[in-house]
Amino acid sequence: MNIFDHNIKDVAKGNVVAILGAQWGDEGKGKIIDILSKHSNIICRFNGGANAGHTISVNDVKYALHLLPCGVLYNNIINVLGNCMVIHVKTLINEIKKIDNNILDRLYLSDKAHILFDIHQTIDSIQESKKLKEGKQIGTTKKGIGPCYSSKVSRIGIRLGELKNYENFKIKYNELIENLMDLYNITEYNKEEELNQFYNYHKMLKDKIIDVVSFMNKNIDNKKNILIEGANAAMLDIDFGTYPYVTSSSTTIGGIFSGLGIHHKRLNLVIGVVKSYLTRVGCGPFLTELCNATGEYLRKNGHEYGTTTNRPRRCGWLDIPMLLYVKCINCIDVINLTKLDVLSGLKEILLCVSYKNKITGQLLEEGCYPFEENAEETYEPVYEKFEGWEEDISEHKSFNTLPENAKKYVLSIEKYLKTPIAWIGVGPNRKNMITKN
Ligand code: 2SA
Ligand code: GDP
Ligand code: MG
Repeated sequence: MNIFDHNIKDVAKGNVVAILGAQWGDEGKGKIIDILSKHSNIICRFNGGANAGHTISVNDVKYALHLLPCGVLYNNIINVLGNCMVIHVKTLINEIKKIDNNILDRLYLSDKAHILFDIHQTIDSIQESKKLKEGKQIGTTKKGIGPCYSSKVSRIGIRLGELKNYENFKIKYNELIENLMDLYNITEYNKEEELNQFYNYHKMLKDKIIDVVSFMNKNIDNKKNILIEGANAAMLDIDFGTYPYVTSSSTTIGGIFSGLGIHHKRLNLVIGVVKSYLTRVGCGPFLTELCNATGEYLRKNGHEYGTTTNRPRRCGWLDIPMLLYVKCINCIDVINLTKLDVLSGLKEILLCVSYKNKITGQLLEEGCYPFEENAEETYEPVYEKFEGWEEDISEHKSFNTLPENAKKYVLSIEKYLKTPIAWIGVGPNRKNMITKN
């Protein structure tokens, strides 16, 4: 599909479109998802849980979404939570209540998604404290994501489908909690209170829990406009990311197929979301990190603080080798470059175009990324320098009117990635998006 032959409305029409983060998350996926949602019939999450944080600004009102897909802000869209998700039901209900109770009428949950209980959050905190003492902290959101996926792969987890029959659910719940309390030496846990809450959730959700595989495939057959929303991002993928400093789900393209039960031929377009610089929240390697005034400038100007935990995000220069690696995995057709406005006011902008082995002087092969432990001791970024621009660009509506230096920077990214940049974010609001062609 050549998206330059279409306007945004047509991008959605009869298509299955995926939007995936190409870095370490917080690229600004929420905004493009929100813009495209307007023309979609169904919007789906396939991975992760309430660790994700999408911020959408509408007329300067900020909405932070953690479990609900970004389509919920439009009242005619069906929202789906897929089966590779881990769902903390209380968080979901609270999020619904905060925005609009009627969302429940337009929400479906996979019977195969796993339930994330409070005990998973407790275990997350226990594990992080233990790792901190050993100097091996991951810097998780402590939302229980890893422990819930552990229950799933250990085959002791409880799926949402079980909640349809409350009596059976109770038996499985007691088994799981006792098992986990024993494993992690947890001596106190209020099972009764949680079980009572789940009785209410059972009544509220039993008709909303469905077979998402047949739902999705029927709707694709019927040419509905479907938007698939990735949570977190490629470099946090359990397999392809900077392991062990990753989340516990498949955040890349394969996660879509296992998380919604559709196959790859169903997918028409993959939009990769790329921030104009790079951020990471939590621990782990970051070879282009700026631990100086420029990093502070990016954090302040870009409001780089966690949407879920409010933690300051680490900031650095854009990393082309990372994006080429991610492009290979995700088959990115087109890019939404975000937060270009945040770079305004910098005298000089650096772009990491390659990695050089400090010992041999050799450049890393294109498509590869330096994943080895302590990679920063072996590899150094090779930078290309760009002159910055002073002007505030947030009100610009066209690529052509942007400052020449901003255009040069964008065109270079496009050239290195050999992938078209279709949209450029120049501010947090829905309206601050340039369509480039
Ligand atoms: P977890 O909680 O087990 O998934 O954490 C494992 C790693 O994944 C990172 N992670 C994230 N990175 C960026 N953004 C995320 N969402 C929130 C946001 C984060 C926040 O939108 O700002 O508020 O802090 C997110 N979720 C997980 C995490 O930092 C660990 O490195
Ligand atoms: P996500 O997890 O990828 O959805 O991103 P987050 O919501 O965690 O973080 C992105 C933040 O950047 C949000 O506060 C957005 O409102 C904001 N944002 C998105 N696009 C732009 C942009 O082009 N410019 C600016 N200045 N802010 C943006
Ligand atoms: Mg986020």
